[in-house]
Amino acid sequence: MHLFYSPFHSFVHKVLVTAHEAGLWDQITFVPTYPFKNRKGEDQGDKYSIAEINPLNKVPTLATETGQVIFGSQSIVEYLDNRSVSGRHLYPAAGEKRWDALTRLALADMMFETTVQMVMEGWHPQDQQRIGLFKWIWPKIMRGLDRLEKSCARGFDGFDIGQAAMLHAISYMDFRIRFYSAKDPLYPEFDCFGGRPNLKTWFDQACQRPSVLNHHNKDFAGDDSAEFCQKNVQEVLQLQKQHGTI
Ligand SMILES: N[C@@H](CCC(=O)N[C@@H](CS)C(=O)NCC(=O)O)C(=O)O
Repeated sequence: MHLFYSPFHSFVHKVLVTAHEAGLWDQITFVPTYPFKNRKGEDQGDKYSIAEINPLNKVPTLATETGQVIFGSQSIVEYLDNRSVSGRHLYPAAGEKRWDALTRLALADMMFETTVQMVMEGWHPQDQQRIGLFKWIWPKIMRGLDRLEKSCARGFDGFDIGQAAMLHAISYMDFRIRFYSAKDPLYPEFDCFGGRPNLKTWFDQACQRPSVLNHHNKDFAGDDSAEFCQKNVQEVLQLQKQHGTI
């Protein structure tokens, strides 16, 4: 399999966590893809475009051994979990626990995506930033964190896909300040753990899972050139021709 993704390991990637939990790590070729900026913060233009295989040109994007392309991180994690060879699964059986895990997955993913929106808004000069966007997003994130604090206080019955997404969203909040030096017009000193002790305890414990330690805060060591990315896009297109997939 080929996984096109942003190799910023200073936050936790739910797709990487799921791949590792499923025992599929060694079956994946990791293809660094920078839709915006590389690890040095340099704009990348279209050099890393994967539009030939994903019309949305977004990461993460997974291609299977037959060249079937799966995108939307929620589709990817479900696919990987289905192929689990470790015996571990992150999706509880149908019932309350499953709906709870899926709801936390949706909540955390939306918190992540809206945080990305704020980061991107912050790339505009300060006098051109839309303050309304921040005012619209922040209450959702605050209430979302409060809801997750309650979930953590109640505790979990094992590690699930909702928690993988929570790790992703929460760790990104810190990353946006450290990497992008995002200066938030409303909450410049925001600490998502402030007043949320259960969330903090859960986060610190979950970060000790091998599936997190495996990549978190470890620099990506392989090839992250645009040439490597494009070579792998071509490999996927070749697989599609070979297998008649789209
Ligand atoms: N809903 C998508 C969101 C993916 C997404 O927005 N990825 C961003 C990077 S964080 C991206 O590739 N953006 C490039 C673009 O929109 O052109 C998912 O969960 O996979």
